[in-house]
Amino acid sequence: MTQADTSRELVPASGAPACSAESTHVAGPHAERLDNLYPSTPATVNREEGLMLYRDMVLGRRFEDKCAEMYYRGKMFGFVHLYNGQEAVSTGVIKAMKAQHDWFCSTYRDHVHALSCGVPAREVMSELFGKETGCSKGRGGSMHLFSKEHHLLGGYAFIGEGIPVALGAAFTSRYKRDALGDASSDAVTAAFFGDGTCNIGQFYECLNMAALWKLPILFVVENNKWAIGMDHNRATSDPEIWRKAAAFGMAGEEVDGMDVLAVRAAAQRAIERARAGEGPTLLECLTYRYRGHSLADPDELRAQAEKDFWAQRDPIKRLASHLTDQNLATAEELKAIEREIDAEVADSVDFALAAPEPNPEELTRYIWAED
Ligand SMILES: Cc1ncc(C[n+]2csc(CCOP(=O)(O)OP(=O)(O)O)c2C)c(N)n1
Ligand SMILES: [Mg+2]
Repeated sequence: MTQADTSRELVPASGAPACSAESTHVAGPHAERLDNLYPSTPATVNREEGLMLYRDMVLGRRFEDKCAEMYYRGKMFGFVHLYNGQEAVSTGVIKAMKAQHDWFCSTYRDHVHALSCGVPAREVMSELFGKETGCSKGRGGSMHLFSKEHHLLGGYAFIGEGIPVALGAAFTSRYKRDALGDASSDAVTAAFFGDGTCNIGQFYECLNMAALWKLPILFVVENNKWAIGMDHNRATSDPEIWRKAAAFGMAGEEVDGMDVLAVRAAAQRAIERARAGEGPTLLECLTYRYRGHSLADPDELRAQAEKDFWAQRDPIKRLASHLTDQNLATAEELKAIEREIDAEVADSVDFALAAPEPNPEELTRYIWAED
């Protein structure tokens, strides 16, 4: 199924999946689905937006690489789940939305979503170090990033926990507009979650309510093929998650989650529908995580051929090639952005290392709202 085939229309009733767990593709059925998406009409971007998207993806990548370094140097504790490889999803969706107006809800793999939302790297790194200057005042850590200012409704350790929270935010937009008469209430909410999470009840319950009430929400599935060590194709009845939208009469779309321009274009279509009162979209982004499930995972399960397939489709390199091929930017300009980002990430570490620990006497502070 191509992107062009699926956009803007309600999905048809699901037939047999286009590929099965018995795929003969060298990198398996997930990779086969990605290959089947092409050829599609490539999305376009102008120089300013292209550089903005590039900057955001590089920030996500370099920040996570620095997290790995800090974790192995003993500066972070507990489980830390990195986002390397999936940057096009965070950047493509969040940068298509309105900062500090629309709402975002994440998972335990939340650092890069927070950065795309505009939470300063200093605040994210401080939170990972458990410092008072962290966006959750050092009480949350890696899996519990939160920012009222940047409309980040949280990272959540339990899978699927954020979906009903996002649904509530989408309901609030609709309620303010339709019941309270606030015509300016047009905020859209994006809920991010993984393929494995689509096998639990909250996913289905929330899709049902969102469709029933035509809520302005994007259910963004980051299908990276794996739920810890469980292959998606072994764990779900129909691996094409976007097709599940049909059961609820909502729009569904699958997109190349390694192509930030394709993700952005699909997100823009879904946002437009949501703001127009046409209800939710189930957007399945085919992507891959480059590292193990968490930094405690030695990543010994996944086949090398599979890793190689996805590495060749790296979203950052792909956008860099697009920008230089289209004469929208030079390689030197992109290098300069990378240097700026490296300095920003290094600064976030210096800031976090020097920041104070929370006062133990205030351990239970911020459990309840204070204002
Ligand atoms: C309710 C609940 N059950 C089980 C777990 C254990 N768990 C942690 S991550 C995970 C897999 C989730 O996979 P997926 O949704 O694909 O997200 P990904 O890690 O690939 O981003 C599971 C089952 C959990 N955190 N919460
Ligand atoms: Mg997954």
